[in-house]
Amino acid sequence: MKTDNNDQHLIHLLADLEEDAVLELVQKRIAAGDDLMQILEECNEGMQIVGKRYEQGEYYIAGLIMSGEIFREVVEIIQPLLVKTADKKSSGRILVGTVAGDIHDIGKNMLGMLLTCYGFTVIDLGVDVPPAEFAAKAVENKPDIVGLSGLITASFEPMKETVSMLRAEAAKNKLSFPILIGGGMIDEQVSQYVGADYWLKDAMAGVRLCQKLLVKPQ
Ligand code: B12
Repeated sequence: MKTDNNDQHLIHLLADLEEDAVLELVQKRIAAGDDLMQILEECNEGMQIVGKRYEQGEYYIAGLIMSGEIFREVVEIIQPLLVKTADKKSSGRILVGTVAGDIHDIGKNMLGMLLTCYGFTVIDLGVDVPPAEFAAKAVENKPDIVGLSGLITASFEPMKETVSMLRAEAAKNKLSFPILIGGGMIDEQVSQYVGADYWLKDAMAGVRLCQKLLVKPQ
């Protein structure tokens, strides 16, 4: 029942903020047995178009908020189904949060949701998390991996501070965890500047990396 036309249809319905139609099509696609990750990825593509329309002045903040709400509703439908089907073999504790000065959380929530679906325990510190709080929570929870999210240019400096505090506290408390960063504007240059171990452009790549990093020798 899935066709390319159908894929484009979902992307554009989300981009056009057609809430009811998006949810109806998502339910139909699930009933038809479509791949759940594919459905999420198409919705993510729709979100990218919303971002572009905002940049071009076609949408205002209300449009951004609406798109976030639709995406959250789609996730609510899909998450329980993904939890049932995901491979639960991988496990580990992942501490995530959006760094100080930044309140964007849709991408971080998507990462957290996917990690949970794939059997990881996620400790989510929320948004606008000060570096000292990140470091204290790392000491308290002893995560296997830490993931920082940042969507705005102004979040790079706090991200750098967070990485450096995390490393200092880890050394003091004999902890060891790789630090991943992600978000729309993150690239190799930003990663080097903030001193992260890895940077990723999308949440699913983050899940795959966590699985790879936590493979225990047999
Ligand atoms: C929705 C949105 C908002 C919503 C946020 C709602 C929410 N609850 O998050 C609202 C309306 C609140 C908002 C506010 C603002 N926003 Co805004 N927003 C966006 C928008 C359109 C989409 C972001 C989004 O959710 N995308 C969908 C998700 C799924 O994608 P994502 O976050 O990139 O995450 C994916 C990956 O990056 C990755 N990922 C993310 N984090 C991590 C972490 C790890 C460890 C890993 C592995 C992966 C990973 O996984 C996700 C899925 O693959 C972007 C434009 C864009 N195209 O990105 C602008 C954008 C980020 N916003 C922008 C701006 C400027 C603002 C404001 C300053 C606007 C204002 N004047 O007030 C404020 C910020 C206030 C603050 N202090 O944070 C700019 C930033 C530009 C810059 N250079 O700094 C952008 C780029 C728009 C633009 N071009 O102007 N925004």
